[in-house]
Amino acid sequence: MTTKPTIHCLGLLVGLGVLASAPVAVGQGVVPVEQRHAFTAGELPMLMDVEINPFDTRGGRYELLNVRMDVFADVLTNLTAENDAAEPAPGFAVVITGFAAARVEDFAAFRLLNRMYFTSGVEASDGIPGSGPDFWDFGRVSAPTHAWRETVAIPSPFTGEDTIDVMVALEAEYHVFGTLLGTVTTGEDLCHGELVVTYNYAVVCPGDVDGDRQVGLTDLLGVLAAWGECEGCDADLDGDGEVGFTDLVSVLGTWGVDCRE
Ligand SMILES: [Ca+2]
Ligand SMILES: [Ca+2]
Ligand SMILES: [Ca+2]
Repeated sequence: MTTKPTIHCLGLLVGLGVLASAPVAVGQGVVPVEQRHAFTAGELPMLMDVEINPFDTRGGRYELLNVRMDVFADVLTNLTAENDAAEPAPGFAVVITGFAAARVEDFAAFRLLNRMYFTSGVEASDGIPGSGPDFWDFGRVSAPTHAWRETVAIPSPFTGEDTIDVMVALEAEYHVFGTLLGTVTTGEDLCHGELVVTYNYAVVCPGDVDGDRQVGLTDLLGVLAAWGECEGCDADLDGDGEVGFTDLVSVLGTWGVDCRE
């Protein structure tokens, strides 16, 4: 078996963008809020810093419980392989190995990439590169992978004022399998995916708008005064970008609660 990693992605980093950042669910238990960052590259190994926002405690009203990082990645290429040995190769295949990873300080998500593309067998080398019964064109192939990790303790790198650099890495190599001698070619490589960072938090004192750790008249007045679209306001208790019925219900539903003990 001959190993011949041949990745020739065209061009360098093509693009990186933030797709969305919004609360996913609402409730008085654990609430997840997601940040999604798409990445695209034309060269492997891919190594890039993706900037994410730290968790917003909203002045101590939200408590971060844990963090989950997911990397969904895919590597696509036009794949061919050829048997260069004098013997036929009935089990001729191509193995794709590599990994996807994301890391912030000592918190990392990591997943090995391991995918196999089989053939129904090829003949002994005919001495003519790029064609013949010893040659296999797999077409456009894909090697998707999903790495993820969830913290169990309070994740200090994710709180604070500064944006956070997540290092995202992606690597793939192609090897022939089932022969002593072979050649792999790849073309028009594309590496792309998405980093998803999820902050799971709890509302420290649900219904408390003014932050005095009690729920009462001032909180009700706070909701009524800020009624309507209101991004990031204290009265937007469920964090959906507007002060409305659900926020009112949250105050009324926790009326008289004292969270100071
Ligand atoms: Ca040939
Ligand atoms: Ca209050
Ligand atoms: Ca709201």
